[in-house]
Amino acid sequence: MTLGRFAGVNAGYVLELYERYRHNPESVDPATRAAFEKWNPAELEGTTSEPASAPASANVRAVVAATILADSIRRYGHLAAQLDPLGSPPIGDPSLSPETYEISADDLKQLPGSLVGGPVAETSATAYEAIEKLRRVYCSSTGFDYSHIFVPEERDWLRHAAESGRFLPPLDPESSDALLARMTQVEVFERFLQRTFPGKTRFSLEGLDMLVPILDEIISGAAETGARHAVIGMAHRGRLNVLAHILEKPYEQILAEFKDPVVAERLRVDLGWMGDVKYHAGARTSTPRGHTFVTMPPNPSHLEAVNPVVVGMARAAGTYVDEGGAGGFRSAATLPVLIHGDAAFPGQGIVAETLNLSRLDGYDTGGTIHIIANNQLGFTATPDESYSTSYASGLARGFKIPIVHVNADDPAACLEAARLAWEYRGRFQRDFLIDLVGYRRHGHNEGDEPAFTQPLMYKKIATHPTVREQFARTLIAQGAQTPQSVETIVKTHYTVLELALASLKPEEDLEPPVAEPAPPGAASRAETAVPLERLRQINEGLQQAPPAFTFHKKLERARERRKSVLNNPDERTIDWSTAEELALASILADGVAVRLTGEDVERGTFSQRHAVFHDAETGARFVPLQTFPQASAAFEIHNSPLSEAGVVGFEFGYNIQEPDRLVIWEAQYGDFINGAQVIIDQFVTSGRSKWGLQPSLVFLLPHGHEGQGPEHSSARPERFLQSAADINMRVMNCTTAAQYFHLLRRQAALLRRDPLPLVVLTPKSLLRHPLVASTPKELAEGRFRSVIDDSDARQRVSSVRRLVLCSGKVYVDLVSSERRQVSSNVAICRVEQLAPFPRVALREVLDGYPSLEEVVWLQEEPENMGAWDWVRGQLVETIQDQFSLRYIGRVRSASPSEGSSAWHQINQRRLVDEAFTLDSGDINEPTVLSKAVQSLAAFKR
Ligand SMILES: Cc1ncc(C[n+]2csc(CCOP(=O)(O)OP(=O)(O)O)c2C)c(N)n1
Repeated sequence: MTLGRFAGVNAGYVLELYERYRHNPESVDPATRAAFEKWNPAELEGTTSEPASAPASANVRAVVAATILADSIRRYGHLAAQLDPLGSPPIGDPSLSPETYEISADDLKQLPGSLVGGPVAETSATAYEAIEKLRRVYCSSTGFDYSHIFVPEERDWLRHAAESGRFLPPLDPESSDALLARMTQVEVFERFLQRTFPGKTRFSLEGLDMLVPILDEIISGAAETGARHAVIGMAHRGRLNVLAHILEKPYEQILAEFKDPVVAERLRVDLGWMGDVKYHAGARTSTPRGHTFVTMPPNPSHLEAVNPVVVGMARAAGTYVDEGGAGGFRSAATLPVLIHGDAAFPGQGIVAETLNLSRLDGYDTGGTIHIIANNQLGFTATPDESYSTSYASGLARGFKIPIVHVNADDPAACLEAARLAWEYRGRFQRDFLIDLVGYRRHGHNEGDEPAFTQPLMYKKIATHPTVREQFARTLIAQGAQTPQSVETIVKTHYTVLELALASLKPEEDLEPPVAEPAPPGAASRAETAVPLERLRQINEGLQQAPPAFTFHKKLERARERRKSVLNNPDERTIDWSTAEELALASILADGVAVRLTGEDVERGTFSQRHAVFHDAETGARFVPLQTFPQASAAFEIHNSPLSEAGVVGFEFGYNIQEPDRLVIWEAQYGDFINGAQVIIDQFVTSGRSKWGLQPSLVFLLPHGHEGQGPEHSSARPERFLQSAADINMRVMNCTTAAQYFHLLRRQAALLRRDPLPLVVLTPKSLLRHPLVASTPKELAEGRFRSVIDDSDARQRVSSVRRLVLCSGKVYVDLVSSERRQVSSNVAICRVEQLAPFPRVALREVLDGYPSLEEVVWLQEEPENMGAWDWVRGQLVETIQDQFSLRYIGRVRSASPSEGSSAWHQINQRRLVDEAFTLDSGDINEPTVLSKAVQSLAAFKR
């Protein structure tokens, strides 16, 4: 044989080794050196055009083969690791076998251990011994999967950590006893619930029991390294066990939830607080472990949706904002841990979105520890049906996350993986993943029959001893325990649970998480005006650029104009973006930190914001909201990655963790919010009712029909309004810069007193429109108005027969119409706040028109979209039978708007014409023009 056997990758390796030797013979070990002294590299097939001249020395072959074998074990050893506790054989790989390289055990015994390198070499006389040790490290019950890590320092560290075994737990008598006790507690908890509440859903952890000791190890590690907060996110599987034993949720509470007593006054169904099932509840430890508090946010059934929420919480917990500037983040202060399902991790896109946040400036948490609770099934689906990657964890490879696959029946290996995870995270501030491979003792839930679909697997499971039983047997064999002592531990844990059950008073022990309602009127009383003098000082501060900063020419002109924007209190100089900047600056000056994110928010989708300037010569950044002297809290602004679900989930988490900060997310166009629909439905709009959370996240959603087609017209307000209930959010569609100013300031003022998510439909073309602009005086006086009456019509109230109610941009279309001037019998009132519906304010407006006959709701959205479905019911109750009620707007449609700009104009014009035409039909009767549009559409079909 020639060394041609090692062509390709292996040849490269040999040549590299040879080059090293040529350069400095001392740089390779003596055996390799001796071999190379006699070797001709031209023997490598394909590496030279010269024919192979001399046969290779057997010694060289063996050296190279041994080196490659060791390298293969390090890279691919995980393929031969026994990961499945149920005994299915690993797939293996030919590269792990010496025969592949045509060397024998004897050959290896002739070579020195040093050839293999690493810690195993230090204690091995021969290469054979060292390779056997490598096999024990890489091919036993742990699969170290880190060859995809590109940073050499990290790879070397991981390699050394694995091969030195320095993170293997000592498992001395004391720690073994403690571990056995913990495993018993975990197992008995599930068995007790099964016995006491047979068939009741609890999504038992059994088969992955080591999850709890793994979390113990990770949290102690975090505590040791000074973390103040550990935030754990997980779905249903094993959640009750983790709540009980990691979050220290009292057994009484959990048992009371199983009893499920009806305590109506506690649930406050009258206020819309409906609660949630027990395996979605969150918790927080009341006392810290060391300095570390552990939190688990509640989560919905939607698997993995909690991922970005947890990461956002961890980011917020580690972010300090107490002074002006950009704030800062301390990764050691906080630790996110995410527990995933083996089917959900590869299947749900939000996992990839969250992983993608991990190394981005505004989102980095200093590393998340991921654990896949891998029971080898997803409901009834097998791995073959669930993922296209080799392992459930495959996605993590692309993000260069080290992966450790570990057999859940090997306690020491599990604890080693946990220790490796937190040590690596602490050292490199990067994500780490443990693929904990176990099984599921019962069906998907406890009422489910798994043998219908997995008969063979469940035959094995039926006779498979639990990890506690196996560990106890080992300890008994070692003489460290006796069967009686093991039984006593079991009994002790049963007794604790039995006592808790015996003394249970379910009605009292049940503590549904409800948020107290805000004091009435908190929102309407909030003071939001800022004296003109203060605004001028702040504005001046915002104009102070760093010395010698070169602005882009166009921006420089705009900045010049900004300097005088507050000079004349009565001039309409404040456009939307100026109002926004002054609102944010005044909020920061009041000591409330602000975080603003979204796609391209630094500049603004419509080039309107310019919160970050880039020096035209040097590219240096200048962020006025971070440098103005009056700021007493930090301003964070980040262009987000191109994600909706992931980033909205993240901001939601950030917001609930640090509710005193104003957190704002802006959509590129409002439409894209539907990419985050799961987060909106499952967390934002229902989180208070289900879990007593009090989010106050702000959504800026560009909205309005401007002829751009179905995809850039609507932020789908109907979706928010459909889930609007008295206590869950505010939805706004305001029409002036001053209204926006007061709205943002009011939100900041209400963060403590009356927090609610705020949805603002924001303008696009109107950002710079003179009719939207406000005067400085309007910022310096007054407050947000939920309804704005028609000030022109106040002079002619008795001639008004029709009141047109509208919201947002269409108002500008109406008042810009030439018919407005000649329609004295029509008044136009803006409903700036859609939810909660401002009935009282509207009633006052209605009462101001003595000759009123008809109320019209006018919108530019199709009839089945926009606010109509929501306001119709509200209006019917507000106006009773006093006036007739009519709808003007686009006809029902499957998409939000027409694709043609010309059709848009026709439809828009029709709306405006109809608003001023008093004699057309009844509420449900399509108007002449809309009928024409419909018949044209039918004709086209
Ligand atoms: C987004 C979403 N789709 C579907 C479901 C229904 N569902 C609940 S559990 C489950 C299987 C999950 O399997 P896996 O991720 O392996 O976790 P396991 O239940 O095995 O612990 C499915 C499909 C869900 N809860 N969420």
